Amino acid sequence: MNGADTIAAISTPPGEGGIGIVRLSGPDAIGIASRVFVPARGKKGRIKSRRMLYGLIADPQTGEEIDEVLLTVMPAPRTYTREEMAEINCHGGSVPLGRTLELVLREGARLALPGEFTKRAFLNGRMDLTQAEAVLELIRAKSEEAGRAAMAQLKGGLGGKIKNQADRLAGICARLEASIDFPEEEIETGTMAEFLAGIEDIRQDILVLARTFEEGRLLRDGVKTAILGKPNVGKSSLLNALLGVPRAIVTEIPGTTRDVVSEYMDLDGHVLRIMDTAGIREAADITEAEGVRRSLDALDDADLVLCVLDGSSAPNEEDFLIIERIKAGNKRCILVINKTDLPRAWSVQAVKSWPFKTIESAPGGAGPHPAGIIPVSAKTGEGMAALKKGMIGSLKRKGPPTETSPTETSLTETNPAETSPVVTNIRHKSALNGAARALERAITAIRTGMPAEIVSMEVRDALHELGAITGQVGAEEILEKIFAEFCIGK
Ligand SMILES: Nc1nc2c(ncn2[C@@H]2O[C@H](COP(=O)(O)OP(=O)(O)OP(=O)(O)O)[C@@H](O)[C@H]2O)c(=O)[nH]1
Ligand SMILES: [Mg+2]
Repeated sequence: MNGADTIAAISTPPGEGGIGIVRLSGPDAIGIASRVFVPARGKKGRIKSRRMLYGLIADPQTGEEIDEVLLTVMPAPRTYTREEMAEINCHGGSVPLGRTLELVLREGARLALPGEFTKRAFLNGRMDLTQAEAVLELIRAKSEEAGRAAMAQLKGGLGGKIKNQADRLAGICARLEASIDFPEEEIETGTMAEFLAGIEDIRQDILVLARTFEEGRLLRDGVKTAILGKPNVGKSSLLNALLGVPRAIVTEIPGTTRDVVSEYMDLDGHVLRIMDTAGIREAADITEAEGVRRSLDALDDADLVLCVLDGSSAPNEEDFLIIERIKAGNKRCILVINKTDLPRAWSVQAVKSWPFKTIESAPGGAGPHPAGIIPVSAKTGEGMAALKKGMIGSLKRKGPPTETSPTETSLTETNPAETSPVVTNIRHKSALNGAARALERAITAIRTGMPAEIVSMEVRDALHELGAITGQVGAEEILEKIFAEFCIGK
């Protein structure tokens, strides 16, 4: 068992709440708990495990009663950390929690480092590293979809898949190395071809997994959605209408928004990071110029663009220039014609003849408006439901906005019953790519008739990369970095 000492922390967030939990893990967790806990019934010091016991926390030196609590003790090894654990449900305030923590520290516990409970769970073999990381992703999930992906990883879906590939590869490696150790059993050409096919197959599977990262990134960080358009078309009003709160400043003066205003929003289980930007035009001053520059950065960064036009005044060069830029960036785009509550100055049918192709067919494209064009009024809310529907449709559509962009992917419709593992973590992605590169080198080595030693060296490199993902091989620095991101008490 790892961790000879007993750690303690407040596991609930700071602030006031109904309850707050002080958690202990380690060889003396139950001992410490029983020294500070006075059961309402029965004798002090005798605690039944895996029952919630009602009682008081009292200072064993002075007898002062600190809080009224529920205590649970769990003997090793069937616990989160696989060590002895105790959880004290205090009242959720800084004084009862702080004083209870102080008391258990005085009784011999040490304050836990961030993520140390989960780190112990990993070190004690309860979970692999991908599962430990999934705990953090679940805590941080900003949408149901992100939560689902984290849960799939937490249950070991990703780690299992990677271990599976590593096992296949280790099998090949063992056979390769047997031939090095026993040169008289020279590898037949047929066997080498078999290794080649096996390695190629594994490399393909690893690449497929690595490619799910883009999808995973969208799940975890949200789909970056930029609201773009010339000044005064109603971009900030649109952001506010989408969020349902007046987040951005709206005035009738063109050039109001100077900086990118970004907010998270949950759209049907997908998390979106919506960015309201400064209106794009020839800037009047340096502040505005910087704002415009940031708008263009937001465009570069965006997964989805809402290009806003004013339906009450005819579009001009400024609008066309922005559309050209969106087109050049090859971005998914929905054209939003705002201010439908005012008299129309131009027909949306005219858009059909405009020179851009990025605007894709939105669901309902067969309706009264050309595909991908959604008229709304940010002021009255008219059309907002259709816009949200169009945005969801655009997220769910697979593949690039045009055939020419091989890099773009989109969120796929996930069936919770059969969620296949998705790579959401950049560390995993770069290790998978590292493994694929090593296998590529192994393949070249076989094809060019290199000795088995060289091939096995590359295969071992790939195995090392895969092992680092699940934590089967790994340096202490990697672990430290990963667990430092956790909150204290998890
Ligand atoms: N009638 C009507 N007015 C709107 C609508 N949306 C926005 N406006 C008005 O248009 C003006 C500009 O709105 P903003 O939301 O500040 O426009 P913006 O595109 O963010 O402007 P900049 O930040 O300057 O680029 C304000 O006076 C809004 O009240 C709408 O749907 N209908
Ligand atoms: Mg604005």
